[in-house]
Amino acid sequence: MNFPVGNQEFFHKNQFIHDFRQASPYIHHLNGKTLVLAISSHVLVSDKLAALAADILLLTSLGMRLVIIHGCSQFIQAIAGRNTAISIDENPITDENALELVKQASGIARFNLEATLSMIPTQVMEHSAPNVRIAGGNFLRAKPLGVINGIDMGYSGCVRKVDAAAIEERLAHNQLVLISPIGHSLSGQSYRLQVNEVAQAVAEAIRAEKLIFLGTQHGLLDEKQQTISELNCIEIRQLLARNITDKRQTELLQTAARVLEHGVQRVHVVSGLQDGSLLQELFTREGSGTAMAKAPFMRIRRAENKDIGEILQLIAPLEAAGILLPRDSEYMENHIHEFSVLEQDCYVYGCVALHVYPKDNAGELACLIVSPNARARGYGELLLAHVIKQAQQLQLQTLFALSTHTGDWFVERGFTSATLEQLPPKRQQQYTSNKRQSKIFCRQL
Ligand code: 1C4
Repeated sequence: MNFPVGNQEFFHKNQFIHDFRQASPYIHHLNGKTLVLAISSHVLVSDKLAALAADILLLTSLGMRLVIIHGCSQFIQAIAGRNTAISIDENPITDENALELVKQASGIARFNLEATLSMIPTQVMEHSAPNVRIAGGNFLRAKPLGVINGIDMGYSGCVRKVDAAAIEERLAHNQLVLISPIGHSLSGQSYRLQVNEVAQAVAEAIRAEKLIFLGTQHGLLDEKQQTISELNCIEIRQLLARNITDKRQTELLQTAARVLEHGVQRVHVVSGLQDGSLLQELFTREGSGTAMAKAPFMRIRRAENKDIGEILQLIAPLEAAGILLPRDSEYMENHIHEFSVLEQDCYVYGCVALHVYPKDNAGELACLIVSPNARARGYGELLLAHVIKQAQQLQLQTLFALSTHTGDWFVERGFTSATLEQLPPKRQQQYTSNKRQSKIFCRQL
């Protein structure tokens, strides 16, 4: 859409206000939370690293506690020459020479990243530059992979233990923890580790809020090569069972399934090469890559006073259209205990209320709404099922709903038309006085 110059300015200003407001619940939610970032070496060697580092510094200044695990395969390739099959995918065996290369490459990757994170982002005034301290150390105890199918894997190892207490201590002192994919054994031998495995072990050990993979792709891809925006554990297992994803994607799905079962709340796969995609993933509803969670992202819970503002925003256009009854903040404060909300992350996407008429053994399903951008995905039906369950627990015999526009929806879900006389007397009075002539629907419980 083309806006005249004055209008464009107005549009950008409004867009900024909208975006900033949208981001604020996420910023609030992530304050004080621990995020583990696994950064691919493809990102570390790219010219996009400075922009990503600036965004990482922004996250720390917003109170997020960060642990970064860096890859190093591109640095190994650069030192060893393009023709050497040194990446773990191509050659899982690590001999003495390869281990030396891994140490050199890790050192370079680490120093480069430290240097970039020490830069003052151009948008920050020097006197207010965030002074991020980067901590390193022997956080990983490793053990050798040993001999697999008769092949000695040499200095390729796996994580034996993560020193979670030491990492926690650094984070508590506002330090950013930077971990290389190398671990040491009790006998003092170093082993090469896989970045995925290290990220998984660390995220689990410190019970991170999020594990974020920053690589070259925008996210995980479906069969049509489209980015999948959300997955829950059931969908992850279905994707794995269909065996349609490539090796890298399969590994990411397996890692996600595992860490989500072990206390990490979200796993994200985001492009580290697209300017701003990390911020977009963390602070917008749409995100930029793939977000994975244990349970379906939407949940229904009892409403609380803090939800009143969002509920009022959601119902305002439908009140204006005469579809819902008018309800103001005073009404909401007095009746919030009757409401349930449909929530994803920090946002309310729908609501419903159950008014109980105890003397009549009846309940009214009221103020049912699903946000326009979440409709026709079964959430309306979930809210209905939720209210039916609540009513059954209260041993009510009848559930009714009054509607001016949604009669068919209720009929298709087991309600039948009813008459005014079937309503509790108190509701009959309201019905007559508000003159809405709504249709009445009932369902026996
Ligand atoms: N009529 C028939 N079918 C409809 C429909 C309608 N008005 N709206 C959607 N559907 C169909 C869709 O086409 C879709 O069908 P398909 O494609 O699966 O064949 C199906 O329903 C989708 O079902 P779902 O389970 O995915 O439902 P959602 O889209 O998630 O949500 C709502 C369905 C009706 C909740 C949603 O469309 C919505 O929010 N609509 C606007 C608000 C609305 O109409 N709410 C119903 C209120 S009746 C009022 C009050 O204030 O208490 C008034 C009281 C009075 O005195 O008048 C209520 C209860 O709140 N009463």
